[in-house]
Amino acid sequence: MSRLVCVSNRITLPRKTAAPGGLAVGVLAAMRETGGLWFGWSGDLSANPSTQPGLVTRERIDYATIDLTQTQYDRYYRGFCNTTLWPLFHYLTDRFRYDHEWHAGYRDVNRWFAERLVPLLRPDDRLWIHDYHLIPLARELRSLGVRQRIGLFLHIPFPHIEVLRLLPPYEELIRNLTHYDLVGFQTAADEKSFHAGLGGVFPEGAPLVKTGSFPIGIDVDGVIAEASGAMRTEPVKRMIAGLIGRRLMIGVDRLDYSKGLVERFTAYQRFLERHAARRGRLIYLQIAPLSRDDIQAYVTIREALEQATGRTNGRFADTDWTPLRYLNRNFPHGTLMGFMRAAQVGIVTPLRDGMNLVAKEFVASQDPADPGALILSSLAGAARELEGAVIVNPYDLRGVSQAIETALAMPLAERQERHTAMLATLRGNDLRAWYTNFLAALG
Ligand code: GDG
Repeated sequence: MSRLVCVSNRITLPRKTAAPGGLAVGVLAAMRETGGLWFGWSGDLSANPSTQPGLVTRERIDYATIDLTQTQYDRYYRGFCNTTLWPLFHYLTDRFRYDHEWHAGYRDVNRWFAERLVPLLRPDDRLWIHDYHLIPLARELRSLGVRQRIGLFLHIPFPHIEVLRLLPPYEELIRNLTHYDLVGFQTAADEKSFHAGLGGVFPEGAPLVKTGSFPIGIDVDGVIAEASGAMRTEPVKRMIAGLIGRRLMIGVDRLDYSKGLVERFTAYQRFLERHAARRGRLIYLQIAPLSRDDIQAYVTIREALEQATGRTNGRFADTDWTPLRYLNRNFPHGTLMGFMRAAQVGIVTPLRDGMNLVAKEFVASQDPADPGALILSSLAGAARELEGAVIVNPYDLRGVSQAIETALAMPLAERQERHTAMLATLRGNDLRAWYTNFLAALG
């Protein structure tokens, strides 16, 4: 069988504490099964980066990492990737900024990746590129003579053409995608948006680009084992003891404005205003590990959340009850799954999300005999699969507040019925199906 080569912006080397994020889990699962080469940025900056990638091999996976310069990082990563493409692709156009130099930096780093990757390639490799950071990579590789099959999977949404048109070089971005043998999306809606974009850029007939939707899933049995195993561990036992019999609502999100946390905190405050009988009886635990905290928009959102937490607790807390527990700490994955299992409500309300694995993990982590209820944003890719969730529009604060009440009041039989259906869906399309289907389509 041909060797699998995965390329992603950032690589987490084994045994380094993993930064939270859904992409790394998916790539690692695929590579553990097939072995192969994983190429990407080390996460380190260097004044004079070597042209030779650093090489480490663990469990059949060769990790090849390169450093970036501070200027590349500023223009490519902080600028074009995370201040231009990230908000635009999530339809958050008020946060979208564009700078010509950022775009030049984006092209430059993709060229930089290609030049360093080419010497490592073998004739029978298959290349799987991940996410919005590396959209131009296939074109760069082709220009250096690479003829192997190359696929791209976009982990985030693909915006409608009228939104994409806010990006000055949008035509170039679409053209870059035509250099792939396969472009994979999270949902059929994203795939459709791409074809609309293609039609817009090539009105006289678009080149044939093979596409597919490959909704990413989770390792269901892995999460079940993690969640039940964690119930016997100290951190989970301590958290449960701290509830003193109160019910628990949990949210777990990277601290990112796309996750809708400010809106969620406001909706929770509304809930406490309207449902006086629930006061003192429910604790909302929000875990939000910091991410991209050297970008201004992320500093601002963090401040807004700290203020909202203070307002809610200042207004509603009692001497023996804190309504909102807000933590920026990063926990081991298993501990998080244990926290989820201990919760009666999971709340996942992104303003837009490619998929959202936390929603899927919440479902799998539950005790089937007494499962919690999931509140899920209609604007997350996961909502197209998890029909047994209480679906909300994250901008509708009253609706979210009502959904919290609906979830808390849901009878056992209904929770079980919804949980069984959702778990079956998760098993029918798990993490393995995601990479197997993508690689089969790539050929
Ligand atoms: C992108 C897309 C798409 C969270 N906190 C900690 C931690 N996590 C884990 C969660 C989950 C993962 O990180 C987050 O995945 P999501 O899918 O929810 O969100 P993004 O990071 O935005 O991922 C998303 C995904 O890519 C995959 O394609 O679903 O739409 O935006 O697994 O449990 N893990 C650890 N400590 C934490 O504190 N260890």
